[in-house]
Amino acid sequence: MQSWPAPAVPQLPSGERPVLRVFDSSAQGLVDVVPQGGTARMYVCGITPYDATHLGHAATYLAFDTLGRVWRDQGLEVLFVQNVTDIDDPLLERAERDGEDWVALAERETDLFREDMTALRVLPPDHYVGAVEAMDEIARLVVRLREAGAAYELDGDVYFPIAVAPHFGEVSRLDRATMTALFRERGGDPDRPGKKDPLDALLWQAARPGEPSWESPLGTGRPGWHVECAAIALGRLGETMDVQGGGSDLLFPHHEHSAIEAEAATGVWPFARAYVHAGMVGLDGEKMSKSRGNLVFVSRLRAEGVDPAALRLALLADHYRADREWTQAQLDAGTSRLAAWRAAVARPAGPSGQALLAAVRRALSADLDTTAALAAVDAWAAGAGTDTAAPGLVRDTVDALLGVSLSSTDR
Ligand code: 5CA
Ligand code: ZN
Repeated sequence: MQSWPAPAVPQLPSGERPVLRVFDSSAQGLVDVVPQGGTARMYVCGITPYDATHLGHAATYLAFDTLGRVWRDQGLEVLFVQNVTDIDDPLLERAERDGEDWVALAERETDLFREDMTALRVLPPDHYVGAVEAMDEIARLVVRLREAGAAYELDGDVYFPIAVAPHFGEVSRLDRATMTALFRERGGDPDRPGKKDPLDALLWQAARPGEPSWESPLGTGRPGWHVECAAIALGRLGETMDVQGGGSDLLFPHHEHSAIEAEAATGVWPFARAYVHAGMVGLDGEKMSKSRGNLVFVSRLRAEGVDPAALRLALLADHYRADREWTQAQLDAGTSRLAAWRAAVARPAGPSGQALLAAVRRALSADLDTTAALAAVDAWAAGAGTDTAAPGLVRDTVDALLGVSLSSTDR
């Protein structure tokens, strides 16, 4: 699939760059992220395009954009892959509800997502891959699992038996009761009779009347959700990656299953050296979700004239792992912060730019602490000083590491 255009990223001067530490759900604590061989590999789960990008999605993609920016600043190449779940039950259900063609719906919402990501200056993935275009690859992975004895059939459908996975449970670290509840809530079928284990997940679903399906050695059908991400990641990042990312609602079963399915095919563990999860953004006390209908869309705010840079600052003001509520006050704070920063870099001089750069690098390397990074820039903007190079350096720092352009020409 087409990705979206990349914004320019200014090169920052060298200087101390602390080792990046992030919270790894599997380790249940902070881990050092030290990519090997000069290339950092990251997979971030993409959208299911049946509705527009809401602020929860945006916050999650901004968290991983920040991570990618820190890596780039460390001089690493970043190999970044993202999928689009352009065939799945929720998409078909929405298309059916609205009497719309599911392909047209997915294309329209994916286009809108690209526009939103472009407006927010999110760096695009190197490979942006739809499930439909990866259909053969996904089917091949299921065949490989079957050949490895890591698949069984149930009435024409194909399941992954968790019994073959020595590391099952090591991504989410949840107890069985919690797993079962989440599995049921998030697209799984723990109660289907005939499964070897209630938590076994679908690898391939045989064609259902009236639903789209694809020919494959497994019969005509379509893939399960977890194997989609396992296949797309394995095909482009290799057997392991540095970071697999997504919102915390993907911790189980999605990331647990993607990882054990990949391992069953490759024999390599871990699938990701760190599993990083962003908190959920809610509105009025509830997780923002398409099914709840309590959504604030990026595109709607843009249409209302909200500066995407202000929105970006509003979303980066809280720590990415915190579950949080969206309020108008946050957007207002982002708007005034942006104005203050733009005024501050327009001054002929200010406090030390090098010190500010070091402070932002320090903050972001400590589990992407954007709250502290923003506070450091606030302090710089509020202070006075004689460093004439500072306004330019601060502008570059904010652009390269926080993805916000303070230049009047770029707006
Ligand atoms: N296509 C799958 C992943 S393979 C999917 O979960 N799509 S999604 O459109 O539902 O979500 C896209 C991304 O946004 C996921 O990383 C998800 O965890 C994240 N996300 C969804 N809702 C929220 C929310 N309310 N707050 C923060 N992140 C969210
Ligand atoms: Zn995924």
